Amino acid sequence: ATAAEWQNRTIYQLVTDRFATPDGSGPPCDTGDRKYCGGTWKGIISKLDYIHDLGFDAVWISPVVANLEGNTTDGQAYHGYWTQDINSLNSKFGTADDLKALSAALHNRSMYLMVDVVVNHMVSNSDPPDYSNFTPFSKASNFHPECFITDYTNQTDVEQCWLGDKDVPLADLNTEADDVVSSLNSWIKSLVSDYAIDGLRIDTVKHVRKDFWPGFVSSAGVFTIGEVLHEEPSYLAPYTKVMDSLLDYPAWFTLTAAFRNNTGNLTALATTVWQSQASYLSGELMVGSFLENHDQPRFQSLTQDSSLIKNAMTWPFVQDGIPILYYGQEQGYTGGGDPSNREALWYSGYIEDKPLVTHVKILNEARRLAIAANTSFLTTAALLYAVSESTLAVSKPPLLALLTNVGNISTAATTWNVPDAGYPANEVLVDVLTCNKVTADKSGGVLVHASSGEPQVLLPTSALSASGSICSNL
Ligand code: ABC
Ligand code: CA
Repeated sequence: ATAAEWQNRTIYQLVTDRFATPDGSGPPCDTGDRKYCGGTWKGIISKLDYIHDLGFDAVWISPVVANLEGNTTDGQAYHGYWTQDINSLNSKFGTADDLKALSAALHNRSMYLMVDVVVNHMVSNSDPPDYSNFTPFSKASNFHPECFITDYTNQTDVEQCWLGDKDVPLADLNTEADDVVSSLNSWIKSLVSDYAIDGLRIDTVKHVRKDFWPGFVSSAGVFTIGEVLHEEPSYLAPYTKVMDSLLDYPAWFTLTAAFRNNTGNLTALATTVWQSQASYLSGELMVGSFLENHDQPRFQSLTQDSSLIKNAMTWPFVQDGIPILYYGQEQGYTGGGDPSNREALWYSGYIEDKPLVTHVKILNEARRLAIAANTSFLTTAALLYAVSESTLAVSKPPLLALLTNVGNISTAATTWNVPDAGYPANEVLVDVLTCNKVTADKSGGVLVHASSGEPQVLLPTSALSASGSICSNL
């Protein structure tokens, strides 16, 4: 599928080994062990209704190719990022038929499959690596000479030295060599077509020269979203020209800092967005927006304040880009950094009758209604108003989101004053999170006072009537 076909979707990110087992069993899974726990592609198929019920229409799964086997000082390759053979699948997750069946089961529900892919490195548990273990890159000359990245400000080192360490070196492919480039390009073309993949999440993008990417992306022929782990929009900006989309890491840094406690700074989040809107090829419209992923501490390990959590979770769904939710957030998982943030979802029982599950369902529905109500929703940049350290209003007509980080212990009044909200005079709006009504003033502006610390997501009642689901008894 193309970038345009992905733009109106929302993505559920999962780690295959940790999402679901094929027989519905719940084997023990201690994240600290860093071992395979038993999740498979068949397991994912068995829980597609759960993901669909949450309102997602795309699933990003962890890498699928054959990985380093056995143990290392960093555990096993359950996450899938330790490639040894790009031409085979990881048998721990199932067979080729299982992966095809997952793709087909998604397509039957009109959902998309996104697969995570790694081209920067192959991984070994010895130093120097035994290159003959790698397929098809079985010679030392297929790799950059060994040197571990120590200086992240030196872009040549970032691109040509190695991630990992001497215990588990991430041998850095020589992506300057024509034969390596053409092998990777023909591999990705086959992978996408063999498994009817709709989109790719590309790993370690900043570790490969920028001008490698256009050829790879065009060989893939589907939507691509890249990981450039960096805080600065100015660092990401050039990468927005070489692939469809990037994970919105700069906004993730300011988003988590803004909402982790009531002294965070929402102005800093707004500033990141303004910088990104000004410098990315399509502004913020094509970023993948997220609050959690498998590399970072879960948000609920930073705070247990239910209002802060709901505000932060709202952000990815009400801004310009494509919303991404990392599995387990909806179940209130609280794991810290890698490996604690890769909990088995079977411990949750996949319960749908929970506050954050409901929150996610409403946010997905609200976004869908806003897209349906305004044909320009996806192509019009959000306007940020009422910006202070503790309040922020995100206007993407017909949707207006009111966010705050005062938290649920606050008794302080919060005010959002949005005279330029742009609604028709006296338009009746509803906060879809509570079904409370708010009326726009005679110039279409919105002034809201609250004291609870909760976020509000406003839509005109006219945008709701078609839905029959959220706040339909109004
Ligand atoms: C393993 C163990 C861990 C152990 C670690 C050292 O080794 O499991 O317990 O702590 C995979 C696995 C990991 C595994 C690694 C290495 O492989 O998932 O469990 O960790 O063996 C991607 C994936 C990630 C994956 C890989 C490798 C890459 O999302 O899951 O990891 O295929 C770098 C890369 C980034 C990569 C990330 C893990 O490492 O750039 O692509 N993610 C700075 C650097 C970043 C760097 C980051 C590492 O440190 O700039 O480039 O990311 O933590 C901000 C700065 C940032 C700074 C951050 C930390 O602070 O602005 O620049 O990032 O203020
Ligand atoms: Ca590299």
